[in-house]
Amino acid sequence: MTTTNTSLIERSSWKALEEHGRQIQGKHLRSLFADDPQRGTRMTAEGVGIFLDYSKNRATDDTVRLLVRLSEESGLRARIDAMFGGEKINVTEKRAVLHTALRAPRGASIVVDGENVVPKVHAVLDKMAGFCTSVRSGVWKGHTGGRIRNVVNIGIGGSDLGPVMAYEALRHYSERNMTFRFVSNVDGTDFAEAVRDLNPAETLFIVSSKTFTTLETMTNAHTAREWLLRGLGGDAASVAKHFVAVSTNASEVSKFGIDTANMFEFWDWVGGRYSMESAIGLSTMLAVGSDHFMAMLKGFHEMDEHFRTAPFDRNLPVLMGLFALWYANFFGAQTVAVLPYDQYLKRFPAYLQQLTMESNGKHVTLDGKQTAYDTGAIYWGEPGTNGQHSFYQLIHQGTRLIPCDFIAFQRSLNTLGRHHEILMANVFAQSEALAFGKTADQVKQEGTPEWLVPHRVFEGNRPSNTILVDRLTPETLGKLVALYEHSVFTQGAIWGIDSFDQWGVELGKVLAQRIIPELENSGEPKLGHDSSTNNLIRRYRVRSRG
Ligand code: G6Q
Repeated sequence: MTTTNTSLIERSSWKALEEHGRQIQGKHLRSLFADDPQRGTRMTAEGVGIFLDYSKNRATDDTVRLLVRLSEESGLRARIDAMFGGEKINVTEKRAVLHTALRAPRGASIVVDGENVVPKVHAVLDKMAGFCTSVRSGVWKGHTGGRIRNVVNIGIGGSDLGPVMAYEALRHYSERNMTFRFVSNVDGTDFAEAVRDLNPAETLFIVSSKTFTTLETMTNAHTAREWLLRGLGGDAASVAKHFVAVSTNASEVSKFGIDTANMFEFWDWVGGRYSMESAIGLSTMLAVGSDHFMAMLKGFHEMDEHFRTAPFDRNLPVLMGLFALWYANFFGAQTVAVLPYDQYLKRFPAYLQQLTMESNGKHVTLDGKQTAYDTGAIYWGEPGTNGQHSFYQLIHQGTRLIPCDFIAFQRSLNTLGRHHEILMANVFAQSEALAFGKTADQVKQEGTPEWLVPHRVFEGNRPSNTILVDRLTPETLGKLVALYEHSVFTQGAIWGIDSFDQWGVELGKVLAQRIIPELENSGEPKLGHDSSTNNLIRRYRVRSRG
């Protein structure tokens, strides 16, 4: 039987937060603001060019003090030092967690198992830069002598979501004469649609896979090779000019037929969902060039340094993590909505879903005991203002508490008439409406008939953070991603869980491997599943062969 780990909820700060939480639950943001005129300017924090307004949270200065105390009592400082110092804090996989080394400046020293890893990080970055320059300039030629105009990244999970998000986010900075596509799903439609208008002679595939054994990626990679060979007259030598690999597994890369000279390496101390700035970012660098890529790494590093050194009550990722934990554990909130008011960040919520939920969706603590409290919330979202015309109804007037993160930029990358003012007015209006709502009296005063009044009341008291950044650049993108990475870390450290493993994805993979031959079997396989699964398999077998 699994025992429960209660050490967190027994801490004095936790108990104080429970008591404090009961008081705050009875308060409305209207009165918190009315009683404290400086609140909107004081409850803010700024670091590395990112401004965080956390005043519209259901919290006071005491809340922040108590949450910071909880983080201290939970050993957050030591956990941060352990991560940055290369200790094997991913205990279930016995690995260091060193995505921060991927963005360390040349000349820094970070030692893992007795070796400074920074020089090899920069050696790979240099190799990527050389390759990207040669492809972008047309020096790298396809098998038939033409230049590469299309890049298709094949990967899934951490080897896909970061590259897709970064490409979309940095499209403004991208080489517009090249086409970038991303294939992840094992559904053949994904590959078919990605390549249907591409000329194989001009197409480069990047097979991105840390392990180089992932079923979806390897299936797509083999299909890509067949597609290429079919298109180029079957000459196997063409693979060398049209396939490169990003992996930690050189032997599997060779087995696939990619020369390891065309392999870009990373290491087991880089988790998949923390890898977009490693060689997994090769498609990003091909799109935006190495200078922009290095600027993104600089942004990451600046946020790393802020997280490592800023006092917790002014530390952006710590504050964001503490508020997420506050709502998850003391308000019973199930979800967090991430609402970027920038079209280029349209894939940012999807990216964050993996980062947050694969990291902190855990029900046991580091010592294998059941947590006595809820852990990671469900993250979701869409770019504003589209969400406003869809699910915001539930955030404003539904029965559930949904803390929101609004993300907005001072300056647009596409200045068109009044668009940006209208966009920004919506950000500020939404957080204002969520916090302050509209009372029955206000609704009545507008002449609303009595029967309609309850429908038009906005209770308000819905919390939000507003993150304001100057402009979406490669550098600010790096800062934003690192902000959420370290917020996730803060939460996981306090919950005492392993934010860097992902055992929850294993069982389905194993069962699928068992079922594949049962679907492909031309005879009558003996099925040993439950009655539902057996029936579904039989039904599929009968109907797919008609
Ligand atoms: C991320 C996970 C997972 C992983 C994919 C792809 O943290 O580990 O999403 O990125 O399963 O794995 P490969 O890169 O090994 O193909």
